[in-house]
Amino acid sequence: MKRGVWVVLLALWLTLLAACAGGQNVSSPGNEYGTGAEPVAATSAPAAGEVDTSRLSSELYFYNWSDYIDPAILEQFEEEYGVTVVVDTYDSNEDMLAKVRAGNTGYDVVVPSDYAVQSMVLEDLGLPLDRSLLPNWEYLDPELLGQYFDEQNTISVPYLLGVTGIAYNSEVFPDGVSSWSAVFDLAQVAAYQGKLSMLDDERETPGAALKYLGYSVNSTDPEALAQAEELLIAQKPLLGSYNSADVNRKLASGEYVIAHAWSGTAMQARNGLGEEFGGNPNINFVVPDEGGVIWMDNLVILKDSPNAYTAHVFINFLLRPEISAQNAEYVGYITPNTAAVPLLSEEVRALYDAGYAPNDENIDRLEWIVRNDETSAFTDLWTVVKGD
Ligand code: SPD
Repeated sequence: MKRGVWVVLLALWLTLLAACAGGQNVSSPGNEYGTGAEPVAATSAPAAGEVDTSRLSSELYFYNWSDYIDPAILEQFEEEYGVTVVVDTYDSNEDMLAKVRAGNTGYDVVVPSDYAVQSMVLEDLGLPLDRSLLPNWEYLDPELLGQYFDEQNTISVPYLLGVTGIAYNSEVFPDGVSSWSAVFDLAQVAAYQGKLSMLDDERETPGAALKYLGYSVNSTDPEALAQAEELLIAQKPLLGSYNSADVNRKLASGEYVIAHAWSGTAMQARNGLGEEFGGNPNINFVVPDEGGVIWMDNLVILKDSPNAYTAHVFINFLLRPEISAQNAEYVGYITPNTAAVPLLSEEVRALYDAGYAPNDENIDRLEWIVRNDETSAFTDLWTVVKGD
């Protein structure tokens, strides 16, 4: 995404221009519902935007990242539509993709990040969206649509955005943290050995090592990858663990004092997560000087979704501004819904300004992860590091 685009977006967030994005006026790709057991054929449909409750399933299967939706939203959906949303969770794109590639998951909706959407497009794993069933599409920030991984948004709907950096406990780091050296310089790390975690993620974690070494997170130069692999293997004995699942809880409890983390995980550690656990106000988050990652997670209906109509209704529900705001407030990530932004609390907006979102201070050192024919090298690297 171009810098100018982010500055515009940032201005939108910071000044809270409440104007909703104009309607997208995008035509439906048609009712191509693959092998889904609930085809959405052209029928005497209710008026645009109305839900045909006779076509709703009783359950919907949502395969999502952990701690990535406010459970009250699922209750509200069930109250309103009589549909129980059954949630299974995963903690990496690769785990989700492996399951989906195997087929017959029974899942309806999954939440791939940018580069994983790209894989799903190439491998024809997603169902083309029927925009006529998504009238709330109009609330999505147009600047976030049409990204490199799905240029027409044929299968993907922006869900939440975030950045990746370092979360730390300011009681242990009173002078703050500004460099990846806090997790990769072994002389420094020795002081908090076992209280440090890195994401359990084959792109994010080699990416952090590459950034520390001065490379792009997407570098597949063999020499750069060899250095990153060596660094990660040297760091491994000092880690508490590789962890993408409950960094929030372990930072809040003090079990970790520093962690490679997604911005919302860090905000959850700081603010707590609903009734799940209380927060620790000493937790801070930074995009290190050497740079970090910006990413966007997306809702995708699987090609073999058994409940494709209901999946559209669920996604349209999540696109309601008040629901999107409630969700962003709960999980601590960034809503792509322009009409939701003014509904966020002062506290969350202040944390965005402080670096839990792209801002003027960090924007120039954020990089998107991409996939290409060479990036399978990260799978090989990660297999070596994890198996070492
Ligand atoms: N606990 C939910 C975290 C979601 C993170 N998804 C982003 C992955 C970026 N590579």
